[in-house]
Amino acid sequence: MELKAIVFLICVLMCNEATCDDGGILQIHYPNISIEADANGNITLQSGADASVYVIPGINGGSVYFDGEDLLYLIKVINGLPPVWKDHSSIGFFHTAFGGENVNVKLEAIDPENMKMEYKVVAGTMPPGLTIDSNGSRITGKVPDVDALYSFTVRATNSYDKYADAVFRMQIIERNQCLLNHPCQHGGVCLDMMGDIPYQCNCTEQYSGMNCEIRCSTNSLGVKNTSVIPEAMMSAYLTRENYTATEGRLGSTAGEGKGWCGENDNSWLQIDLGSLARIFGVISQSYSGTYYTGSYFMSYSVDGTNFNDLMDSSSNTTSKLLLNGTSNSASYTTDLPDPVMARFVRLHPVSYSSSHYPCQRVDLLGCYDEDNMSP
Ligand SMILES: *[C@@H]1O[C@H](CO)[C@@H](O)[C@H](O)[C@H]1NC(C)=O
Ligand SMILES: *[C@@H]1O[C@H](CO)[C@@H](O)[C@H](O)[C@H]1NC(C)=O
Ligand SMILES: *[C@@H]1O[C@H](CO)[C@@H](O)[C@H](O)[C@H]1NC(C)=O
Ligand SMILES: *[C@@H]1O[C@H](CO)[C@@H](O)[C@H](O)[C@H]1NC(C)=O
Ligand SMILES: *[C@@H]1O[C@H](CO)[C@@H](O)[C@H](O)[C@H]1NC(C)=O
Ligand SMILES: *[C@@H]1O[C@H](CO)[C@@H](O)[C@H](O)[C@H]1NC(C)=O
Ligand SMILES: *[C@@H]1O[C@H](CO)[C@@H](O)[C@H](O)[C@H]1NC(C)=O
Ligand SMILES: CC(=O)N[C@H]1CO[C@H](CO)[C@@H](O)[C@@H]1O
Repeated sequence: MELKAIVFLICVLMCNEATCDDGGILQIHYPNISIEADANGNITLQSGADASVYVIPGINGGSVYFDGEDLLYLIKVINGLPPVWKDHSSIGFFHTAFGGENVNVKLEAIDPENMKMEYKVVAGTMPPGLTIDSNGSRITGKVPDVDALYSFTVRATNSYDKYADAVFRMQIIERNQCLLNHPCQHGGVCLDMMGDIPYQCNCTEQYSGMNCEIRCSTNSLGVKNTSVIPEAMMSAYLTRENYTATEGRLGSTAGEGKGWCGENDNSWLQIDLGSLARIFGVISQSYSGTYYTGSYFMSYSVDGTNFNDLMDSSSNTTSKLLLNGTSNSASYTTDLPDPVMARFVRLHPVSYSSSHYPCQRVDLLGCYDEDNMSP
């Protein structure tokens, strides 16, 4: 049945004051009720005098929708109350932290309907390093070591989009990490810093590390570790057969033998440390009781091109300093009289078994320059 036919039927049934316009406009005016459908699509439902209009869903749990939204839900939203911040004083929430401290501040807005709350910063800035937890109930993180006052507004929003704001102020007090912890060991001079690195130690030449805790004279520069000094950084001149430079690492048992071997006393083993280091000594090991280096001298370079020989400063003659090797497979440490600054080191065998070849395995002792925080 077409709409016009229904309208006509209603008109016939109710036809007291109903007018059924041919222009497609429905107007029913029955005493105390008026239904109007305008040409523009508006529909008006009106009861007369002080009577009421009821919209009643099915008795088995139907709903009434307003623009697609359940009317009962809309009523809840309209009547819903915004969250309330707990312990919220008139000046807002105040927190004091020392530089470098871990902060853990609970966000406590309470929702009258116990709904899940979402927090976000809507004004100002939080101290760098702090965030609102992913599950959103705390401000956590490590504050920078600065003197500063931060002010920001956190909005608590419930799932009906009702919200309440709270102003947070965070006073951060810079700490002199040097006076607080005296972190620099072995005579290192402490410099208090601001920001991510709270202090720096200016270590004496003999020490290195964040707190000058590394004693250079006993610290391996990592020749024995292929992650620190990869194969390409081990090289040699006049190598004997397959006893290659990369086998010249302390403790090496790889390849043909246990160690690098040179052809003669013109041979050398070169180590590229990758960056500048202060070198304090050499640890050596033989290949075997017959394949060893009894003594050697050292040359060193910062650029890999210009090498200086390590000289014997105790004598007036200008001679190279002879360092002792070992014919033993146990490691043997030779300290340099004074540390040298270099990136490239060459070890030149001098004495070895005359019927054999000079072989050895080595590590260098010292500190990488970058380990020392001093500029
Ligand atoms: C009817 O609808 C038009 C737009 O189509 C609107 O401008 C007008 O205000 C509505 N009239 C009433 C009484 O709601
Ligand atoms: C909230 O997140 C933090 C870390 O971001 C976690 O430690 C904590 O257990 C979480 N709490 C809940 C209730 O998921
Ligand atoms: C570190 O100490 C050395 C020697 O005492 C000094 O020359 C240098 O200026 C110091 N560096 C800094 C950053 O204070
Ligand atoms: C080798 O060096 C790497 C990188 O520095 C380090 O992680 C590893 O522990 C070292 N291995 C040994 C045996 O020292
Ligand atoms: C060098 O090593 C290769 C491959 O392992 C081997 O074939 C060759 O015989 C070795 N040469 C000598 C002189 O040991
Ligand atoms: C070095 O020479 C000076 C003067 O020429 C002399 O007094 C000194 O004894 C010499 N030292 C050595 C270790 O030969
Ligand atoms: C090398 O060994 C000899 C003999 O044991 C010793 O006299 C000399 O001082 C040693 N040289 C160095 C630099 O240690
Ligand atoms: C405007 C109109 O029609 N009003 C009527 C509403 O109904 C009462 C009785 O229920 C009548 O008295 C009114 O005249």
